[in-house]
Amino acid sequence: MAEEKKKAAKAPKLADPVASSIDVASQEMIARSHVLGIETIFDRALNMKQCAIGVQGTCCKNCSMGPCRLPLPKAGIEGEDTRKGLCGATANTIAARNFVRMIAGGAAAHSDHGRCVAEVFLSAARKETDAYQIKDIDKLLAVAGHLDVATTIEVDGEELDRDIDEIAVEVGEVALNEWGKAEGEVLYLKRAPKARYEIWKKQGVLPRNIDREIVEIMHRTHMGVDQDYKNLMKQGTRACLADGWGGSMLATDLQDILFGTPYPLQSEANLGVMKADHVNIIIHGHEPVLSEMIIAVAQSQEMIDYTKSKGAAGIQLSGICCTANEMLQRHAVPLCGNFLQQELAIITGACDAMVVDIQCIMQNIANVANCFHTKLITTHPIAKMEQDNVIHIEFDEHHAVEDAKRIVKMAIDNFKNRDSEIMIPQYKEPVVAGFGVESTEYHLGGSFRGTYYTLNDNIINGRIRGVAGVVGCNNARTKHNRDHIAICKELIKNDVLVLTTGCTAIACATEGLLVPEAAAVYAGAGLAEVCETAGIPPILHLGSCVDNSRILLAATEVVKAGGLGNDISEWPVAGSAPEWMSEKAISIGHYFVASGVYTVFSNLPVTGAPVFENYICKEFEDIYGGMWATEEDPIKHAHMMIAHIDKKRKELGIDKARDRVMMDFAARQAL
Ligand code: NFS
Repeated sequence: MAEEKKKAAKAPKLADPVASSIDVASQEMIARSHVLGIETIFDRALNMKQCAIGVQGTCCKNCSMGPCRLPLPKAGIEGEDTRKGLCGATANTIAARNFVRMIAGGAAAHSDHGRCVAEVFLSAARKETDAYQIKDIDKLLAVAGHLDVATTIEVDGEELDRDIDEIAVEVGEVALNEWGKAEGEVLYLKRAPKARYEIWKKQGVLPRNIDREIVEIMHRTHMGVDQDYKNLMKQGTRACLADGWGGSMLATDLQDILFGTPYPLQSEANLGVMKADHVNIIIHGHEPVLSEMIIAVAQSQEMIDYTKSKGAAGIQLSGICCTANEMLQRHAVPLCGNFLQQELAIITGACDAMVVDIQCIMQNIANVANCFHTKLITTHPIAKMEQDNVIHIEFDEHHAVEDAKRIVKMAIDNFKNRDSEIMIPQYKEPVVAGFGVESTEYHLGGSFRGTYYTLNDNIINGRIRGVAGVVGCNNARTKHNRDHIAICKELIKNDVLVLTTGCTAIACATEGLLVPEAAAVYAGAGLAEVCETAGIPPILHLGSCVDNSRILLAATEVVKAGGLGNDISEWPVAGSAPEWMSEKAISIGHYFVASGVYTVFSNLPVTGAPVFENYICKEFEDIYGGMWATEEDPIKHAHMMIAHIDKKRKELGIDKARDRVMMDFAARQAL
C-alpha cells in the first residue's frame, strides 16, 4: 500500500484540460492524450517548475566561472545594490545582456527567414527556377522605390519604363545586400516618419546592416565587453530596428511580390478543419517558400487523382503557427491551430503528415507522431530532429516542385496506414483575413480616396478610440488563448480597433472574432458603426509575425494621412503580447517600443534588476516616446493600453470629440 502511494506520488501530474485552454477543441485533445497515455506540453508545464532566477533575468552563464545567480532579495533592496557576479557584473549588466541576447535571437530568426526569401526571390528574378515567379508587379515597383532601384530609364531624353525582369533582379540584389553591406544604413529606415528617423539618428541607433547588429550583440555580451546597461540597450535597439524595419519588412515585401499581396478572403479555423475522409497534411513553421509549393502541388490534378486512387476523398491542407497565417492570407487555406495546438493536431489520429520548416516547432511532436501513423517531415537544412522516426526531405528552390511532390505523395501513401481511432474535435469558426497595408487602405479609405484619412477621421471624431496591435505566441505557463481573447475583447468593447498577427491572430480566429459580424456582438458602439460601414471585423488579421512590419507601415500611413501628429509616438496606439514565449517576441516588442509605441507584455525577464527595469519601462519614454510595461491580469493589461490611448488623445486635443460622440450614442439610444 505504502509502495503504491509512493508510486502515485512520483507519477507525473496530468494537466486538467479545462484549466489548460479556453478552447474546447484543445480541451478534448488534451483529455484524449491522457486516455492514450501521451504526454504533452500541458503536462510538462505542471511537472517542471521555472527557474526563479532565470525568470528575473539575473542568471549569467556567459562564461564558465558561473552560472552566476543574482536573485533579488525577498525583502527588496535597501540602499546600495551590492550583488555581483564573479567578474563584478551587476544585476543591471546581467539582465541587460540577457535581454539584448534575446533580441539578437529574435532578430536573427526573423531576418534569416527574410534572407532565405530574398535568395529565392533572386533565383526567381534571374529565372534560375520555374517554381517561383514575380506575382505582384505593382508591389515590385513600390518596393523598388524604397530600395532606390530605378523603375524608368532615360532613352534619348525620354523617360521610359524599365524592363520588369531587370528591375526584379536589381531589387533582389539590393535587398540581399541589406544583410551584409559594408557601408551605409538599412534602406527601409527612411520609410518611417521623418520625426522618428531623426530620433533614431540622434540616439545613434540607425542599423548599418542586418547581420552586423546581431553579431555585435554577441560580441558586446561576451565576457568582459559592454558593462553599461544603457549602452547595451542602445545596441539592442539598433538590432531590433534592423529586424522590424529591415529583415522582417523585407521578408513581408518580397513574399508579397513572389506569392501575392494579401486581400481579404474567407476561411475557417481550429482543429475541426481537419477531415476524417481526407488526407490531412499540416504545414507548420514559418517560411511560405515551402507552403506555397505544397499548396500548388496538392491542388494539381495529378495529386488529386493519386489521392482518389488511394481511397481518400481529397487532400485537406491546414496550417499551424505562422505558416498557417501565410497560407490563410494568400490562399484561404484554413488554420489548424496555434503554437500550443501542434501536438494536439497529431492526437486527432487523422494527421497523415506534418511538414515543418523552421521556428516554433516543438521537438516533442516527434514523440507524439511516433504514437500514431503520422509522418513527421523536416524540410530545412538548419532545422532537423534527432528522433529516428523523423524523415528529412530537404527543400530547395531549384527542385521545389519535385520536393513538394515527394512530400505530398508520402502523405497520400500514408492515408491507408491510419492505425488508431480518428477523433477530430468538431469545432471550427469562420474567419476573414488578409488585411495588409494596401487592403486596409482600400477598405478604410475607399477606392477613390485610397488613403488612411478615413481611419484618421474616425479616430479624430472619436468613433474609434485608438488602435492596438495585439500579437505574439502562446505560453504553456498561461492558460492557452485566455489572455489573447480577454484583452482583445476588452479593447474592442472600448472602441479600440485591434490589429493582430501570429498566434494571437489564430486565437482570435478560433474564437470567431475575425468576422465582420463580431463587431455587432463585441465592439463598442463607435467601433461597431465603423466596422459595419466598412464591412470589416473589429480585429484585423494582418498576417504572420514577420508581418508585424505591416503594423509599423500602417502606423506610418496614419501619420502621413495627417491630423494625428508627426510621429508614431503621438497618435493613440498601443501594443501587447500577452502570452509571449519566444525571443522573436522580445525583438518585436522592442522595435515597437523604439518606434514610439507603448507596449505591454504579461511579464519580462527583468524584475531581478529594478534599475534596468525602470530604464526600459519608464525612462525609455523620454528617449523614444515608447516604453515597455508589464501586467499579467488581462483586463488590467487592456486598460493600461486604453489609458495610454486616452493620454495620447488628450495630448492631441481630440479627447473632447470622443465625449461628444459618446453622448450622441447615449442620446440616440434614449430615443
Ligand atoms: Ni511568432 Fe510565429 Fe506563434 Fe510566437 Fe511562434 S508562431 S513568428 S513566435 S509562437 S507568435
